[in-house]
Amino acid sequence: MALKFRGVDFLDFDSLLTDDERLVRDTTRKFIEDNLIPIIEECNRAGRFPRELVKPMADLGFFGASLKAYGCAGMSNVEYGLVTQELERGDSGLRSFVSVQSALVMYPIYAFGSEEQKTLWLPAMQKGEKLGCFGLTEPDFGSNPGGMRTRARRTGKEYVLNGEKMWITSGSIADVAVIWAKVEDEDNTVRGFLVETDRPGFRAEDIHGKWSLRASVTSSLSMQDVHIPESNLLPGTGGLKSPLKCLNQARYGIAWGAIGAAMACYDCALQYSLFRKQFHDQPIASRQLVQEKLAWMISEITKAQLLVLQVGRLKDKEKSRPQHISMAKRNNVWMALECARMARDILGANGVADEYPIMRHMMNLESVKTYEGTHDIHTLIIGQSVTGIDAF
Ligand code: TGC
Ligand code: FAD
Repeated sequence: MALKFRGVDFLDFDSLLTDDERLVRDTTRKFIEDNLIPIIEECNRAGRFPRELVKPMADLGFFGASLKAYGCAGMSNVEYGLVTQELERGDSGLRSFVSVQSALVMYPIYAFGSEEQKTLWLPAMQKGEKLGCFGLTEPDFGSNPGGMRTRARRTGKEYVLNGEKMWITSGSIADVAVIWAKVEDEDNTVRGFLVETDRPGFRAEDIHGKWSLRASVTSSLSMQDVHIPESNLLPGTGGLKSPLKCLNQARYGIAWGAIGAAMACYDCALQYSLFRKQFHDQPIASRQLVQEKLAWMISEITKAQLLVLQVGRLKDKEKSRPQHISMAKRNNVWMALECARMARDILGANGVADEYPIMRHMMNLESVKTYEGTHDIHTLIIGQSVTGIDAF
């Protein structure tokens, strides 16, 4: 039975939002309801990215939404967060695509690029005419990207890149890859490069057999003597802090997005529990053990909303710290995964079927818990912040 999402707001969260913020949220919600919900289960089964949604999403200003120029929408951080919440209410894979395009490709071009790079890429990426990917993780370096082996060597007016990147969202559909590499002639400093994906020596291959984020493209990248002009270096990059600054943007969007997935699972379980009858012809919602699960979910969703709203308000005032974002990402993704597991339980056997969205969200959230810094890495980031001691 198809259950229509009704929104989740226990503590009058809406009253904390401006009219513009609510408008952005409702517009995105309608877009997802009309365009993604009818096709997402088919995409998930087939392992298909719904590429047909790229142009409509561009038209709504989703790409580079919080950037202030080059045709971008100039949304506040809270507005952008509400967009990612609604996208992930649909599917984490679609939110992932938007996060990568916006926070991990357009943002570094905007923050670290030359004027020529910005003019060349940002308007085309905002319109969805060009797609991007972000290559930081390698087969042997995930949580510890500082160990990366990818190298850039300077020869005359070019750089030559060699290395492997792994688990790269949108890798094989990207026109441009932001590649992080150590520059041999600069004491192995990490720097970012724009690599057009049709350059000789660049290869992207999809990773198959994923039980998570099936509606998102994930690839491995290989670079063998890829020559790029020196003008493809992102001039403002220097050191590991450059890619980590991009991750702050993306992790922030995930912290909102996870609430969307949790809301979808909670609302589905609530509606189901009210019509599903067991024992004495009574709905399962009338049972204390079921109510305990629903009460846990709505309490945690509400706390997560308040947490990420405060981080967003601080970010809008340029007062958020990376550790604030770590707390929101860590808490909200964990909370969403717990909600998905409880919601699945409430649906009994129906919970494992893709007639309902819960199992898909649960499987997606397993990746979300790992990427952009695992749950435990964010624990250590918070631990370092409060103790001053690095325990990585
Ligand atoms: P460490 O020595 O601590 O730091 C190196 C330099 O970076 C600075 N820094 C930051 N700057 C800005 N933002 C942050 N969040 C920062 N964290 C650290 C730091 O101050 C230092 O600066 P400086 O001036 O002293 O050089 O570095 P470390 O090697 O000990 O590692 C720290 C650690 C573990 C926190 C970091 O490496 C980390 O976050 N690891 C997790 C890796 C990760 O998140 N990878 C994500 C890959 S992209 C992805 O998953 C995309 S999924 C896409 C989708 O949504 O589909
Ligand atoms: P590892 O680093 O090997 O960690 C394995 C386990 O060890 C984890 O539980 C971890 O918490 C734990 N661990 C590691 N170090 C410590 C420590 N010091 N103390 C305690 N525990 C520790 N990367 C990109 O660059 N671009 C992308 O677009 C991208 N997209 C992705 C899409 C998907 C679907 C997935 C699954 C991943 C993607 N990633 C991407 C990669 C992602 O960022 C990494 O998977 C993540 O950073 C973790 O690295 P790892 O998988 O190598 O795990």
